[in-house]
Amino acid sequence: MEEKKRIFSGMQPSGMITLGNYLGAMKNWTALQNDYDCLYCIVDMHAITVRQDPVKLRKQAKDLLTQYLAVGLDPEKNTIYYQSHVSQHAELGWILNCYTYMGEMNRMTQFKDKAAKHADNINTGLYTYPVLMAADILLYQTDLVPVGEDQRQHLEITRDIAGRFNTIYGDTFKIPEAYIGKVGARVMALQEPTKKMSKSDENKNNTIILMDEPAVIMNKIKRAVTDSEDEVRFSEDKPGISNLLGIYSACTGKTIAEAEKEFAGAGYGTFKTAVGEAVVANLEPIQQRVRDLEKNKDYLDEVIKKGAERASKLAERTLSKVQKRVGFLPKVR
Ligand code: AQP
Repeated sequence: MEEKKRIFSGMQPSGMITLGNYLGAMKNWTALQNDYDCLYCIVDMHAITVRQDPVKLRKQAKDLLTQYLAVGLDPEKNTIYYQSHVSQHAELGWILNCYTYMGEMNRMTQFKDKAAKHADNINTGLYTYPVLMAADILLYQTDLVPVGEDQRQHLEITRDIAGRFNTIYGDTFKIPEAYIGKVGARVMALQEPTKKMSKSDENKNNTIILMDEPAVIMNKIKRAVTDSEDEVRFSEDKPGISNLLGIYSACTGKTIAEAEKEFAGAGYGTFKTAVGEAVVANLEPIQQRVRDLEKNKDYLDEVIKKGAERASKLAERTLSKVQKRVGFLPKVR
């Protein structure tokens, strides 16, 4: 039997998970779990590149695991774990730092964006974030990485670092490729539909949180910024309505054209109600599963433990090879 290709992906527990994270990433992950060998990491080490409140970070990390499971990721089929529980990420990250150039990091647009947003805390972790991400991916001899446009540059640098290391020391890392699958919807902020919906957004009306109550969801969508026309049509000059059409399409499986037809002449009020209902229909069952899972602490602990063990075992194979290649002495056991 042909071996399944390996996929690595992760999410930061840097806030409460949004509809954007769900429709853009998590919902698609569940479709991959039967055909690929998937690792889904909760990248808490990346999250601290921006200042986090430790109490909130712990809660968000806990919630994210429950939500991974509640959306349908099966811990028997996938390796689900916390990055900070697998120390090989940090160890390989350090080694790869020594094979990455300042010039390469200086070109990273996400660093420039985040540094501008957090001008009071431009730490070197934020700067070398892509190297840790390279370690995340390369540790597992990953074949494919599902990436959005904003992560493409990071995958390129991962490939460059891996290629450089392989040239110096011989074949060590698999060179990962971008996974081009069904494109996840890019969900925009409800009040500012030209910027993406983000879990760290301070304006709570910009985001729909996975755990928002149905009435809250309906209300946020009703208040979403649109335009002065009353025509449900996808167009660059109608970012608000286009965003809602994208959400509706991702939640119902209908195409944008089908949705436009469905709401031709209906007006924004009717359309917004339908979008809200479609979102609620997607999120309500997930919320129920979250509530059920939260009651089962022993099960969650078991998932956390098994995930870390499995990831660690895989990661150690690559790390020990790398340590040997760069000239570290083996541990005396
Ligand atoms: N608005 C979005 N639409 C579609 N997909 C999105 N993703 C994030 N926002 C949207 C996808 O979710 C995954 C989460 O990646 P991450 O946790 O590394 O952080 P991010 O991309 O920076 O997400 P946020 O929510 O914007 O977090 P903060 O506010 O902390 O920076 C990725 O697969 C991403 O593409």
